[in-house]
Amino acid sequence: MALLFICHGEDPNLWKSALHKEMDNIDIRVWPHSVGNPEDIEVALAWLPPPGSLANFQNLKAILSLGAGVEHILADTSIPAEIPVARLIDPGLESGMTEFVTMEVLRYHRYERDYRIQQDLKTWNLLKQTLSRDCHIGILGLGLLGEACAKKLVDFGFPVSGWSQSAKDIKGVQSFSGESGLFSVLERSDILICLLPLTPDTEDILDQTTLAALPSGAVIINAARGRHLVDQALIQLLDNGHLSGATLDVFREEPLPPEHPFWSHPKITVFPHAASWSLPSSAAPVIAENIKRVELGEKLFGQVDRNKGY
Ligand code: NDP
Ligand code: OXD
Repeated sequence: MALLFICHGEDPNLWKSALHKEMDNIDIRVWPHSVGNPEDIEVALAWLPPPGSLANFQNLKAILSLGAGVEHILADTSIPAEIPVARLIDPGLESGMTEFVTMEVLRYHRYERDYRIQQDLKTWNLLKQTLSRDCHIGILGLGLLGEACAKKLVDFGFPVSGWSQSAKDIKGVQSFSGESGLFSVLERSDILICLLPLTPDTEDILDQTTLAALPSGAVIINAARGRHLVDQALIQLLDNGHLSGATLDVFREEPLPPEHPFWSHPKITVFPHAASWSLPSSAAPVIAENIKRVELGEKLFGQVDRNKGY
């Protein structure tokens, strides 16, 4: 069997050497220059594959996403629906996201941004410290990443609520589901974190109505997908003072175009989709395990439910 590496922006050599450490015999072909005979390809490792590029591999048995998100694969209608798709479940991705979310929550909670502004003005002014137990965190999406972040924030003493499709039992986390549950989370969230997958049900979920339901002065952290957020609604609610800040790691168009108002908005912190990356050293063992499952005809680890879209 041959694996097709079709990953936008990734160095194939790094992935090849990490995968060869796990499976010394694996035949890795790189799209588009060294594909060889398309009939040899049985598994694709994909990140942002150009639409249509996976349609002509007639022996393709599985597609493994190089990231946790799979919307970039599911959106391609040229891929036969019976080909199983797996999202990446990677301990490195989980720890990276936990670090990123914790960093941003603590930055807001401890007024880091305000102190930097004061430093620019050479102002020595102590801002009133508050207790973590008085800062309520809401997390939309309590999957692999949302749950890991929730647990870390509970350890810091923050009250945490989460919203997911099915109810969860996570120590210290209040679990909500459904539309009324969404608003219960929003209404209490001083800091709202989005870690949902992008699906038809979650697209545009952070709009004028939901953002306005947050308490006055709330901040949002979107580390999921740009299409969860209605850009204009965020700008309006920041400008009218209802929201006090936003950390955005993901955007409708990436790279974020230079003319986009997010770049220069004083209340927005922009990251270049850097919250958490799939790194070869931690992801290769998981990918190798899934390749073995394809060989054995077994269900994939992290296999996506196409009906749910994640
Ligand atoms: P999971 O599939 O493990 O978790 C998704 C969570 O969202 C689950 O709790 C699920 O509920 C919930 N959910 C899905 N749809 C709905 C809905 N309609 N209503 C309520 N809850 C819903 O995903 P991960 O945690 O692994 O990843 C989440 C997302 O994070 C990825 O899809 C990706 O977009 C983004 N990401 C961003 C990165 C970055 O660098 N910025 C890096 C990695 C991921 P239930 O548990 O009940 O199924
Ligand atoms: C992912 C991502 O989905 O990096 O893993 O965004």
